Amino acid sequence: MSKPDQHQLRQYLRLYLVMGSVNCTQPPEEVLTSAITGGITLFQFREKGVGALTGQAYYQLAESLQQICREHKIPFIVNDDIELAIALDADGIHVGQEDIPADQIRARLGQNKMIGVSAHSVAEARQAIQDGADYLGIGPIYPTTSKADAEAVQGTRTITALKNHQIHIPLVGIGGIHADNAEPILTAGADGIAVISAIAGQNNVEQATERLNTLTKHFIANQ
Ligand code: TZP
Ligand code: MG
Repeated sequence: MSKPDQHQLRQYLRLYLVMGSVNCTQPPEEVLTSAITGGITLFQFREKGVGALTGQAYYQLAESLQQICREHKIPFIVNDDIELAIALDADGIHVGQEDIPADQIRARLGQNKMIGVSAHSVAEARQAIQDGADYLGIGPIYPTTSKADAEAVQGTRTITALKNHQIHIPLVGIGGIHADNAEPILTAGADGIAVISAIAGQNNVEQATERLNTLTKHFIANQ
């Protein structure tokens, strides 16, 4: 898949599933397949936390989730691991402030891959954009139990601040987002929502995804 233009990237960010095996109560391949049926628009492989797979099992899970994404034309993004992203020819990578800067990633991955960067302030956003980020992840918007080292909860204030500073790069909110609290994030100007537990942690993954799909689609259609 070639790199989307900015308009297409905003559409991909609408309903972004971030997930690894530790986030799933059912086999990850089943969770991802149900989430795709329910309407996710982008996927990030994030195999982190207590009990995360390593070595061969890590690589094989990444490969099998990427295959499912390919079959359904959902872009496959790798969290942090540039070597994995290169080995799999992933569609992109997402990095945090503590990871390799976007300019160094760009130098290795080339122009044809998406680079997402987590940013928590206008200064971090400006730096990421200067380094060549294609989109920014902003969070945690709400309290989350899915990331042990999450920064302070910020609500929608960073999204609003970025808009007030004329920063118009594609944005996705993350952290504690579910169907009943998603709308303020879109109202503040994000292109979409990124979730772990609101999809991967649900008993009925397809139904939970459909609800978020309908809500985000409806919001964007009525903008
Ligand atoms: N980055 C900021 S919050 C977070 C990440 C990866 C975790 C989001 O998980 P959940 O379950 O949607 O709160
Ligand atoms: Mg990271």
